[in-house]
Amino acid sequence: MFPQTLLLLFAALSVGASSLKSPGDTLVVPGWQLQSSLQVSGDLAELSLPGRDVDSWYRVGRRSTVMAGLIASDVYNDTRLFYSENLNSVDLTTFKSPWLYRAELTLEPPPTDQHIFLVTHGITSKADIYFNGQKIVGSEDHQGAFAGHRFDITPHIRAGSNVLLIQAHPTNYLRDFAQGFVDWNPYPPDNGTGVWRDVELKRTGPVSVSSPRILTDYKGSDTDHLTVLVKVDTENHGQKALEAIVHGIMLSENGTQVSRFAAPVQLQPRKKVTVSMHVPLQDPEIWWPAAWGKQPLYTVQLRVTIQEKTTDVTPLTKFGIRHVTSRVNAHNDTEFSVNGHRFHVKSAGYSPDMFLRFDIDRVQTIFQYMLDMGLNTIRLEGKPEHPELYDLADRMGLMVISGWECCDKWEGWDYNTDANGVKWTEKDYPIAEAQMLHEADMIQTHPSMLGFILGSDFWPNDRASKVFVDAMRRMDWPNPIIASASKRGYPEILGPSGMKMDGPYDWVPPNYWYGSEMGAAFGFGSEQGAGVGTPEMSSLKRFMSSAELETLWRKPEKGLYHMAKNDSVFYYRKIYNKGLFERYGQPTGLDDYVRKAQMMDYEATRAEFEGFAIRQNASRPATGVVYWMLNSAWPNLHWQLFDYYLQPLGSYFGTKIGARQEHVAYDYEAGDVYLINHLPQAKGKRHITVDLIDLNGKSLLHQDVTVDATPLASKVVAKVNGQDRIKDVAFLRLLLDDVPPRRPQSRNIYWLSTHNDVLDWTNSTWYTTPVTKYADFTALSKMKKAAVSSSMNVTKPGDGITKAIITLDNKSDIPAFFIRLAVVDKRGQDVAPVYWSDNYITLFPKEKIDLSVEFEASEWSIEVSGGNVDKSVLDRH
Ligand SMILES: *[C@@H]1O[C@H](CO)[C@@H](O)[C@H](O)[C@H]1NC(C)=O
Ligand SMILES: *[C@@H]1O[C@H](CO)[C@@H](O)[C@H](O)[C@H]1NC(C)=O
Ligand SMILES: *[C@@H]1O[C@H](CO)[C@@H](O)[C@H](O)[C@H]1NC(C)=O
Ligand SMILES: *[C@@H]1O[C@H](CO)[C@@H](O)[C@H](O)[C@H]1NC(C)=O
Ligand SMILES: *[C@@H]1O[C@H](CO)[C@@H](O)[C@H](O)[C@H]1NC(C)=O
Ligand SMILES: *[C@@H]1O[C@H](CO)[C@@H](O)[C@H](O)[C@H]1NC(C)=O
Ligand SMILES: *[C@@H]1O[C@H](CO)[C@@H](O)[C@H](O)[C@H]1NC(C)=O
Ligand SMILES: *[C@@H]1O[C@H](CO)[C@@H](O)[C@H](O)[C@H]1NC(C)=O
Ligand SMILES: CC(=O)N[C@H]1CO[C@H](CO)[C@@H](O)[C@@H]1O
Repeated sequence: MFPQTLLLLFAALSVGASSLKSPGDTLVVPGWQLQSSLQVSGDLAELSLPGRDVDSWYRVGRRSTVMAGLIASDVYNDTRLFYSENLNSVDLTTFKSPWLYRAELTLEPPPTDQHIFLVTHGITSKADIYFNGQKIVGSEDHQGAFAGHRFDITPHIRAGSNVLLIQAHPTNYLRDFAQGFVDWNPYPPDNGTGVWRDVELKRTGPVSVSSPRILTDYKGSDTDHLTVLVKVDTENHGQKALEAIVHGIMLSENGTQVSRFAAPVQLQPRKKVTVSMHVPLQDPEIWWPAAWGKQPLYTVQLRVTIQEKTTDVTPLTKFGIRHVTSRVNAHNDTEFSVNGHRFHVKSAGYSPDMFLRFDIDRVQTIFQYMLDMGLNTIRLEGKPEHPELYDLADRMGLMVISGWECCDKWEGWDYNTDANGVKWTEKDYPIAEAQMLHEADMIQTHPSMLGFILGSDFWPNDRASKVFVDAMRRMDWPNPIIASASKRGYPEILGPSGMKMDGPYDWVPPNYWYGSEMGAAFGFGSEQGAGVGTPEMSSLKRFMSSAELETLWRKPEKGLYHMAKNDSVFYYRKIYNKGLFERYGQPTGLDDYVRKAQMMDYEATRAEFEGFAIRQNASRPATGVVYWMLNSAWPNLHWQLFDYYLQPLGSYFGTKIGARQEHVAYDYEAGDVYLINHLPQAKGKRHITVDLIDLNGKSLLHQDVTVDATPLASKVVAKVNGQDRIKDVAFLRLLLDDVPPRRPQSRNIYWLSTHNDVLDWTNSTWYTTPVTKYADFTALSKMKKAAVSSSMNVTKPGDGITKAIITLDNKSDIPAFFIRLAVVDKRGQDVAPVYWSDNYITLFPKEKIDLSVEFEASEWSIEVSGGNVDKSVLDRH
């Protein structure tokens, strides 16, 4: 009987549950009609009665901010809004008044003793909610983007048509608990106002049950049995005492039932009781982060009965068995561990779409990109997402650090003089508590959760910290809670955060990471990077006018609308452009600028991840780093590893090299070559080949080394001598093979100047460290042409997906520098998503390599272009 219930629930959930037939059923409001309150006259209670004429209202989806709804209704066109400065010309008038969301739902009043609840998951910024002419809650009590609430609306249900009306109030990021973008980008005209998360109706009998919370006694060592603790809150909504039974079923990854359990519960009228059930589990299957193992997920479902009649059913809840801890080490730096192994965090900061439009397929691509780059953790800075994101992270083995937002209302503390958020008053604490309870409840069971950070730039005050921590404990949060993402201060209840936020956010040279100050590679960097992520030409043309494209390389000092907000230091590319012009030489045109930008960006992200990896077990260990940022809310010019159109960039492939699980890398400052390993199971012999050649292909150094692999550690395996013989620029190639059977593990090529960039550490700001002398790569632009032949083997055409192997063969005696391969569609636009095994390739003389690519496109070709090779095109035939 249970498996059947499971099947039925699955079916109901997947079609959006059009009815509330039995206790335990959920109905997600499938869509809304949307209108500005300025267009509507009369009383809202009246408007929430059936039969009112709302035909002229916009029809929008179930989760839709006002702007997302207006775009879906063709009032605005996002392609146009995102082009040039068009976004700036949107008239803000209507966004300064509330907007109305109205839905008509066909329902039946439940039998006596049953209930229908209205369940919300957060409405921005605050909401008045009406149902069939009754005000259910006012905006003084329904506030906060993440505050979910439940209201018993049973007495108001009618047979036939019922109306739910939500008035969403305008959002001011400084005043309201919302999802702001701080300095990331211009703000959406509506500041994210609206019903951005689902609204549901839930039917139950006299007793309702919460979603389960799950804990295990697994502590990270091998075991053939453990105990799973399943907890639920039951509540008696009736006037008489009741005895109910909570029945549970647990399935393993393959769908086999591994346990059934049950517990009785006595419930006094209108009282809540938490039920805890200890479930023994034999031969548990352990969940691992993607690079370390499999992601088996168990499923739990609970059903509560009274005299054998079902009164409520929980959703199917997945959980994984793993053990996450963090500690602040002797250097006051946070170190995470997963299943007993030190977990070096390789992460990047996530942004939702500017209009908070959520597309799970897009998130899946983003996660695949992250794993492809070797990243293991996503940081959601103040952007806790929809439940599907956590489900996907569980399935794909990507860890998640969630937390509240920097600046704005969230950090309105007396001691925060950096930001203008309105200071918290008495009324804010219950809103904060509701939001924390809701998010903790939603993410509690997810094995992908690595931690939750309560504040970002600033730590919450003692009272707010206690509210947050108590709420998390109430929800049985088993993972680390960290006070903030910086080391400015901390609340007593949590102690030091162990995370540094000392920049940089703007450009710094690659050797920065090998320093010993600021954001250099030591400790845990919660958000930092060289501010890179320049899109390629095909993308640039989609959102920049020709005048803006000219500005990009001709006026390097000028601010750009598609950088950051215009009152921010990141509105400019001055620091970046100075570095580019000085190091690579003045661009000869837009193409040349974009190519040089990719070189800068590649160097920047590779060095950051390599620096942290090399020092993972240094005397002051680098315990993790979050690249700032992973992606952008709109088409943007920086702070991303792939662009808004999902095109991987130079910054992507720099990361993909630097974050490899097994890798060989060069410390620019010490001149040492390191073998890096991020895998607990690494063992066996490794063979490393070091080659330094000049621009003519002449060897300056050749070394072969064989060493033992060392798990979760980095060690020096060679020293690069011969820099003094570099005349202008030299290429350093590091190859790593495992032996036997001698499979290539890593291939890594650097371009080195006669001297490194020189940093002026004492003049560092919160966002950059100035450079007083630049490395000189200008000779790269003067290289002779290399003859590279390319050929293609399409191995899997059809089913929409194409896989191909591209062979690049350098027939010359000189290196072929920084070759980019792009899959181009018939309109000449770069195809995305696209998965390249490697890109922005440098080939040694006579070197030949195979690259694999996977993408979806019907008519396409592959363009090969680069530093010193002639552009060529590979057609599919
Ligand atoms: C939005 O505008 C672009 C460019 O003008 C156009 O190609 C596209 O079809 C428009 N989209 C819609 C939904 O009208
Ligand atoms: C959005 O929030 C900002 C404060 O962060 C405020 O200045 C602006 O007026 C708000 N926009 C609207 C339309 O209310
Ligand atoms: C399914 O998983 C269970 C428990 O993890 C295991 O005992 C069983 O052998 C598996 N069955 C199959 C068909 O793989
Ligand atoms: C770590 O932090 C504590 C508390 O702020 C401080 O007393 C101690 O000196 C710090 N230790 C180091 C090594 O910085
Ligand atoms: C900066 O942006 C704001 C908001 O988009 C706009 O009103 C203002 O004119 C801009 N200022 C400049 C100097 O571009
Ligand atoms: C890091 O670990 C490796 C392997 O155990 C060891 O060879 C190396 O010396 C360690 N590094 C430091 C700085 O202790
Ligand atoms: C910091 O910069 C100023 C001018 O920009 C310069 O005069 C000073 O020497 C620099 N400080 C150091 C320590 O280099
Ligand atoms: C193309 O790839 C397939 C599959 O890897 C292989 O069997 C075939 O020999 C390759 N063809 C050429 C011409 O290399
Ligand atoms: C034409 C040519 O010289 N091709 C050479 C390219 O390099 C590989 C080794 O990496 C040689 O095997 C090819 O002969």
